Amino acid sequence: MWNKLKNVHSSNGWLVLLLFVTGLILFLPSLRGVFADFRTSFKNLHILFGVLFTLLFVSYNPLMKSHWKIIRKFKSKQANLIFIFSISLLWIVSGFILTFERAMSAQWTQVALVIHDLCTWVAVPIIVYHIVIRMKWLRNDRKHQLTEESQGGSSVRIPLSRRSFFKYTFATVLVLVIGPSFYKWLKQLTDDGGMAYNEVLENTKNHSMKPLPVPAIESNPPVGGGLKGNFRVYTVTDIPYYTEENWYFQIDGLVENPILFTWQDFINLKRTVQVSDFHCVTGWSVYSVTYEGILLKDLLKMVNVQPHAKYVKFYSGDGVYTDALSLSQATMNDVMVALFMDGNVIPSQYGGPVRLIVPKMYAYKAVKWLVRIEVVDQPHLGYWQVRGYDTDAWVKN
Ligand SMILES: Nc1nc2c(c(=O)[nH]1)N[C@H]1C(S)=C(S)[C@@H](COP(=O)(O)O)O[C@H]1N2
Ligand SMILES: [Mo]
Repeated sequence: MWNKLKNVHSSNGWLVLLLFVTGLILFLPSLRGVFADFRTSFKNLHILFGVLFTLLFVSYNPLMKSHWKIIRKFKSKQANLIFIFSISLLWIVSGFILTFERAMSAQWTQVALVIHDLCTWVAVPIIVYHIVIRMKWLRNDRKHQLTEESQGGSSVRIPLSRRSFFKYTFATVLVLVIGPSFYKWLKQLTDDGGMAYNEVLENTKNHSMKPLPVPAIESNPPVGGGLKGNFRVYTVTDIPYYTEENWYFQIDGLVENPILFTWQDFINLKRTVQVSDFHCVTGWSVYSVTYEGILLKDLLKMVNVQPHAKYVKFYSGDGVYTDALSLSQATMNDVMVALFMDGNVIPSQYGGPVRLIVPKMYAYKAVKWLVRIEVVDQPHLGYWQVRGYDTDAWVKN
């Protein structure tokens, strides 16, 4: 019995480590570019480890009764077990939902992602603490102290053993190291008034485009009432910065009149305002964003698409990121080349001065720093599609 439990414990330890490493690679925005080619593999590995974790969890359940008996005299161990059991269950269920994200509604994956992240924020520090506290040299110290005491030689009792001193110090250090990022994450979670967005606006190194276009009345204040949620800033390159001098916008390919816009030309185009939601396929969403920009179908009308054209390809000014839509997708009523977000010129992090918005599809279609649209007759696989993302990016409702 004891051996079985020991085996479960050590397999569990290794699996959690593997899950943590692969999960961290998937989570950290700064690693998106570096590990782009392996992202889908890491995701599959993460899912595989998750399945093994689930199997282990299931195989532990019949052992649980006897485990409970063994620890029945220790209240803290029981509390511990209940805690680990609940976290594991939440991890598994939310992970399961995220595995099938494409088949789930955006609301479900949003909730699942929050739970998955929260479990990780809470459990990982506790696991690290657990590992360090159980290390051999600390245990030896305790034994040493116990034998000394049992020999009755402790006329002077050391008030704080090396072990408990270390325990408290280590716990404090852990809280100090992880606390601030956890607090930031929590704050973003509870803050749905676009507060974080305002912070970005203040702290960002933005493009310096002159003249600055004036937003429409519906845009400022935003008719959508202000975005709800938080964007995670994603980029696979460094952020490209623009001035009106190095910025251009080109529409070419299978069109009768290719155009090259300057900034001044571009901000003179007729814009519309729309309120739409934004969904990343990894599970997070931002709701009720008020966008102002030029409808893609209006831009395509201007250049006169040739009859044999079938697709529209989008190029980011980062020189790497591309995506594409079929002509019928591209001419949907809400596909927009956006200039304003909630009444502000789109900040650099979020793909300004101009980014694409395809509200009915996952945001990997929403090319940031959009500078070129090419009309073509062949399908094109975008940056993430080449790396394993689904060509079908429609969001389930
Ligand atoms: N140029 C460029 N555009 C991009 C990406 C990128 O890495 N580079 N990431 C895409 C993905 S996967 C998402 S979810 C959104 C994220 O937009 P945000 O950074 O404004 O939150 O941008 C999309 N457009
Ligand atoms: Mo995404």
